[in-house]
Amino acid sequence: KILITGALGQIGSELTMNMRKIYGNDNVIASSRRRQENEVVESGPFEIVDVTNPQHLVDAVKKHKPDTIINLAAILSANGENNPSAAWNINMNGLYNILEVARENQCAVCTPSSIAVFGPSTPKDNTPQDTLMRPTTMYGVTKVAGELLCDYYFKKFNVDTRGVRFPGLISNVALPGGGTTDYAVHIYYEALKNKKYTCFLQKGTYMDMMYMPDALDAIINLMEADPTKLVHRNAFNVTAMSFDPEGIAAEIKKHIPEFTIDYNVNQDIQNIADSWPNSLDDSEAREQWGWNPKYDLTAMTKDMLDTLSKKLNIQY
Ligand code: VAH
Repeated sequence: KILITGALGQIGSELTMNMRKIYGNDNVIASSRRRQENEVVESGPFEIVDVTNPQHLVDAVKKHKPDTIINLAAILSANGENNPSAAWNINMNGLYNILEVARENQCAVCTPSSIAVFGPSTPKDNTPQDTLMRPTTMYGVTKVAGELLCDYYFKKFNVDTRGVRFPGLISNVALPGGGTTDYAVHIYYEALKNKKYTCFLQKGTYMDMMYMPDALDAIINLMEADPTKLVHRNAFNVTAMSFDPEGIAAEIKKHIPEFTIDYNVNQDIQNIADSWPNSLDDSEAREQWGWNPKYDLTAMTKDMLDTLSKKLNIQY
């Protein structure tokens, strides 16, 4: 059985439904700080869990006895700069509570990390698995500390902790929650609705990105990987593509020729993006557990526009 926290967020919404198809509805318990009326809540077990409340976690684990906890409850980079204490509280105290309940109940734990662990002093191109990590955002600080805490619980208490450093994630189900890479989701919605998009990052801002179906595969394949093959634990570089706003705009134009992009840079968010790598080296994940993404920018753009045009009922 699998307990997913933050199950109503950008990753959680799709991961819960995907895992219920694979492992069975009753074996995937979704949880979130508050209930919403949607398919995640209605298609299987749901619990109200605020990860900063240890009792919520103890109650949910005692009731459902999961063997794995996937912790997706987090405040992302841009929101985290507006509320650093909330980011520390949810990302760190929440993770600590998850690891403690996992230690006491023999649960494996997967908490996604992020390319946000890297900072201005990290090599920017083909960023290695093992390298300097001095992030300049509170979100990045919580992700580096989170990786170290998860490795500590693995080494000290033998808790089976595993994680991936996600790049920007693009999805067509739930919107992203306040991240630096969110532009790469909003641009598709705006392209269909208005045939134009005003980007808050400047052209030439390259960041690693990944389509959500590949992100879900990464979590599932890592958690099912043979532990004897894992040299690293928290967390693996994974990526599928790297592009800048001009690159994704050009791909959209192949489908919507009249689409235009213009720029109104948000310097605070630009500063975050500028502190992150341009491209990652994910060869360790490929070697140790067979990471192999399926979607590149061309395939993602076609699937995003096809799916969103049906969802929004807008022809293109
Ligand atoms: C963010 N989408 O922008 C998240 C992610 C690498 C980006 O961590 O904060």
